[in-house]
Amino acid sequence: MSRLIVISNRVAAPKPEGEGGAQGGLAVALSAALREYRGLWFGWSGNVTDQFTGQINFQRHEGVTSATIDLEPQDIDEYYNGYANRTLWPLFHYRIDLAEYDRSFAGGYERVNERFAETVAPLIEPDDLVWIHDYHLIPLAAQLRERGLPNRMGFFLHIPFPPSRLLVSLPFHEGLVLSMLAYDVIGFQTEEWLESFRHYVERELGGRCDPDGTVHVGDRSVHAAAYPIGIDYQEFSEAANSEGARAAFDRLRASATGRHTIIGVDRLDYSKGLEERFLGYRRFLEEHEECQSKVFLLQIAPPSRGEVDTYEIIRTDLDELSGRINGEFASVDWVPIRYVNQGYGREDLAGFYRASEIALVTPLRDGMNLVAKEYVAAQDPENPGVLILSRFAGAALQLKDALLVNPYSKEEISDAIHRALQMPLEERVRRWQAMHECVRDQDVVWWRRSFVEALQGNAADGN
Ligand code: ADQ
Repeated sequence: MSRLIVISNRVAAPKPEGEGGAQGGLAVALSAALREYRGLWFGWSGNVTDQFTGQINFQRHEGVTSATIDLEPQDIDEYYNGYANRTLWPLFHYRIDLAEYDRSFAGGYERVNERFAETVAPLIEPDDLVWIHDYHLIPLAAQLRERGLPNRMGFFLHIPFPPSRLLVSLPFHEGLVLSMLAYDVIGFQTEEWLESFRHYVERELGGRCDPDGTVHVGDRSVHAAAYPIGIDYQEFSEAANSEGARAAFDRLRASATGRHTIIGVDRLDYSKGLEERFLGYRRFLEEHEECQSKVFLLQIAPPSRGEVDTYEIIRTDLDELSGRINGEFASVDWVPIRYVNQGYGREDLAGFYRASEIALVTPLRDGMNLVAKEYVAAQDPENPGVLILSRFAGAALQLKDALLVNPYSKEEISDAIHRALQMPLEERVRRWQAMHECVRDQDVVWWRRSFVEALQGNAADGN
């Protein structure tokens, strides 16, 4: 059996419970795949060294071998904080207003991809399957091919793929997309992002897309399909039934003192639509005075990517906005928004989700969004809560029984909260059952099996 080589920007190091959470679902799923297929997980260690040496640090943990390298400060500035997070991340989330095009960023991105290729290539054996993840490493397969690697290589994009009309604003966009043709399989979260890719290939590269998912450009053929990622349903259900989850549930319910909890859990990122969510909730409080003091919004949002200025700005804006709304509406015994800037472990989160009657998951644009699926998985089947979900999250294509909203519209958010509060038990159960079936059956194990099968040459896609 071929080995599997997983390559991603960061390699998930196992974290002890309580320290910002255990491994995420993706890490668990990929680790399981790596145990099944042997192989290794390669990426950046997260450490910085004065000068790049290419020295590899091997570690073995619970049957999974990881191989990591350190990067130098210029790499972090130009590749990670630069091209990946200031150019591609905003552009791929349709925010060309925030995308920065700096030649040094593009140069750093190429350089680090070359460094990855140079260091990982000697570790790859001829019949290994290579699975590369996300926007940090789009040109990596092309770099590996230049070094003569004949292996089957696959790429999975965790974030949206932008429409051609936006993508063409990226200098040298053609080069970036052409480099994707070095893969054998390209996976997107949804049909919508797949469609954008196919449109770009036909329109900008003069390529051809077959109905079976094969994309042809010149003499290259690639299988491109949608493989919607899921949560680790089994692991999450176990977390939801744990003592820790029960304690978190009791703690939140006790502090709610009979009020309804609306929960939001997000990384602090502009793509998550937090400001718009707060404003939608504010509109709800204004329009439904009778509901004031009967609900509160618990927003959990630990900071991310502190080095990029935009994140500093969001943090300041949200602090100010939540303070303003609380100042405007709070009474001696009620605060409308509890805004918590810290991460929680899976058990705590599961307990909080279950104790919340409503979840507000309203990203402006999101590849998939696993919080929506976790909320569904954590509910009490006899008395489930209501998921309010942005129609611009990849998850909306699967979770059609959520209350779907336009996250830019304060009115739609306000109406959805009101409707959720009034929703009869029978309707809540019906909607939840349909979503639960999807979250349970199309979980992360199903996702990685579908992808790895395609990578092995069986072109089954995720749908
Ligand atoms: P993210 O943008 O990070 O992922 P998401 O899918 O919501 O977004 O996953 C976040 C994960 O982090 C969830 O498992 C969630 O529980 C956890 N998390 C978030 N806030 C937390 C907090 N305060 N405390 C503890 N845990 C927290 C990217 C893409 C998504 C895509 C995923 C997977 O942007 O669209 O779904 O990759 O492909």
